[in-house]
Amino acid sequence: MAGTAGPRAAQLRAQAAAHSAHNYHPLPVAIAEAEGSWVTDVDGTRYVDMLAAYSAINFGHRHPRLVAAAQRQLERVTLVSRAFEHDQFGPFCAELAALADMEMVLPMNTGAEAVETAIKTARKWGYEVKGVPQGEAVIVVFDGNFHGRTTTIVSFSTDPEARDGFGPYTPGFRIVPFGDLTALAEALDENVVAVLAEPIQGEAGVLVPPPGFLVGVRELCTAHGILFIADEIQSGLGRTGTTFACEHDDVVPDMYILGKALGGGIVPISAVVSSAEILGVFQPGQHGSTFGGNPLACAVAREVIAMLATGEYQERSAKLGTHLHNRLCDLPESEVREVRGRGLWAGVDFTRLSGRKVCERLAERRVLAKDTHGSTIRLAPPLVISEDDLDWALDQLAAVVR
Ligand code: IF1
Repeated sequence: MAGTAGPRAAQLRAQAAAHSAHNYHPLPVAIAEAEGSWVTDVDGTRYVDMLAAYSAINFGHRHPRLVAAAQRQLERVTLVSRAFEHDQFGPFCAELAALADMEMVLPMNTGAEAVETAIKTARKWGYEVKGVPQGEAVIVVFDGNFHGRTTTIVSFSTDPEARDGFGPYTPGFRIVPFGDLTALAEALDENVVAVLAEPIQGEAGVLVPPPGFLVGVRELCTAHGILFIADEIQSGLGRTGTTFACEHDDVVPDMYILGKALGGGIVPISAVVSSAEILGVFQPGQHGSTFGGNPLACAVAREVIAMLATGEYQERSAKLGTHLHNRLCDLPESEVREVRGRGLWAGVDFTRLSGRKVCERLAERRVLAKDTHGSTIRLAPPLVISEDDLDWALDQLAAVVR
């Protein structure tokens, strides 16, 4: 079997099995260290990381600039709560707003918290600005969506594994087929306050919508005076070859939801980024979070924003992404049904092998990846991966598939 075998790994596995809830079934690879695109397990075996913590490690493990930013801030102040101001907060908000060409930011910690914040923002905006009757707001979402795991978010999931058994469910959501503009138009009535979409659906298997879909969503939202909310928690911050995935379609949403790589893989930070008119609906005391916008997270995120400002990581993702997709398309058609994605992000459907089996065999060859559903794996290496390491990882995939 793949992965970390020694006595130390067995002890770690037993501890986790006895003392942690079994809400994951991890591959048996017990990681002890990591740098750049590589991780090292407790036996000293090195693996290339083709998952990058679901795109939270865009800049590679422990990027020196990000570690330095964290260390500098650790020597100064790490948490004050939002009861007071601090010297990283204003600059973080201004710099993130500038990166997104928006006006205002509401920082949180996890992606799900930012999605919940976006939902609350859209509802409050709907009642106070659009004039929807209190309690009647509807948000349209798409089947195959993944936006997090809170009870409200799973209320509008179409994945039984994520949703079943967690009722009663939050009302006020309408689900339409992903990519279907006709169905979307039919779903828009006067109580709809927002459309929430991943520009590319991650968990669903890196599903790129049909050409024109995002433009159509934008046009319908503009025509109906409703908010287009883009969940770019996974697709954003360089992953698809641009700063935001929406850019591929020249679409600007009313609101971005960001997370994962915003914290550089060091500290959780997420955010809703939008206009003053929209985020201006919040008055003091109406929303918050103990750790939201803390000095340590803001300091690291400011370095992430500075790294993205040059465009070099986006260009790398685009250039190496083309190479990634070309090589994936060269895999035998008898074994690979479809390859999808953009930039350094791909979903690969296999005809015969399960995604889990492919990942187990990849781990035996010292490549880490993760299956999504059934016969699909997703590949999302750090954007800093060298072409040689990418090729070596893809050589292992070709060998597994042969
Ligand atoms: C798990 C999936 C990926 C996300 C989008 C919000 C969130 C996520 C587009 C919530 C989080 C993570 C969660 C993690 C696995 C991973 C995942 F498989 F769950 F769906 F990437 F595809 N919007 N995605 O992708 O952000 O609260 O987790 O910070 O739950 O196992 P979070």
